[in-house]
Amino acid sequence: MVNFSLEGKVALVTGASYGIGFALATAFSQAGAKIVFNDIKQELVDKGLAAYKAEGIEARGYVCDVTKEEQVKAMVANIEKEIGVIDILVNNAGIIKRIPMCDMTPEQFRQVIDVDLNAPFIVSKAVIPSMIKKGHGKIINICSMMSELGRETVSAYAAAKGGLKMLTRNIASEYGEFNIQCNGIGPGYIATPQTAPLRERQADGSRHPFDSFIVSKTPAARWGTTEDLKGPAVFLASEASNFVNGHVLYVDGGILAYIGKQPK
Ligand code: NAP
Ligand code: GCO
Repeated sequence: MVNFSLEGKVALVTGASYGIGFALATAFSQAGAKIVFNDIKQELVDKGLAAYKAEGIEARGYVCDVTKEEQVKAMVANIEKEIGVIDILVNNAGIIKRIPMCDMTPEQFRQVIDVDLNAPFIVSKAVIPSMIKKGHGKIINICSMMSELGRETVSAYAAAKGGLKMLTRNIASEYGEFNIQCNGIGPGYIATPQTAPLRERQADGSRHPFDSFIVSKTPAARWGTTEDLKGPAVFLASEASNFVNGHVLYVDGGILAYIGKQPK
């Protein structure tokens, strides 16, 4: 019997008060996991706790900026003391700044790299020692279409997500012998607050040009939803994927396979 269950596992999903992280955490809970999440502000953690409760999930929330190693180490220590060793880590927290590269300041570039690449390194480094002691662990890094493709105005984000793909492969290479599997999920274009600016209706009520562009680039001819990501995430978090390591699973409706629909 293939084991997709997460019964008895402790899952930490970073930046999971809402959006993709929240959806993945609810899926993990439905598969039996205990849910722990963090966000950068107490009011967002409180909002997240209420949202989980509304789904019937008794989650635990911590205020933690994932770019700050001391905060991350303290959070992981508290989780291990109060709940248990983290079996599943999803490095989900992320930001994007859509600015033409030559208009971007080094500080703005660094901020994106800090959250989207340095933080997965920091949080993974904090949880791996206990995973080694426990004899197993799952790390899932939330990559992106921009782990493979570039586009205007997202240079820092693409650099970070491309690096995150290689960090995923390196963690898989370095810690696979300890029964730790590290994989990525590469969502396509998903309807969340992060992509809301790309879907805003125009003044005349028409669709945002980028919205129409993405629909034409996606064989599924639609934006993804967070629901589309739940099954792939449970698979990568479960024992069913114990021989999958260093892989980025693209959940993109076929964007990466498709040249795009010819404009009418
Ligand atoms: P989102 O709606 O913007 O949520 C991002 C979450 O990360 C928020 O809860 C945010 O908290 C948190 N966060 C940001 N910086 C943080 C920090 N320093 N410490 C702790 N938490 C922090 O984004 P999303 O659309 O759900 O995306 C989640 C992940 O999927 C990101 O890594 C994103 O790059 C990736 N992704 C998204 C898409 C998409 O189409 N939406 C596609 C591919 C990949 P605050 O609200 O406090 O900032
Ligand atoms: C953008 C979007 C994308 C998505 C996602 C695609 O501005 O192009 O925000 O970057 O967030 O990463 O996979």
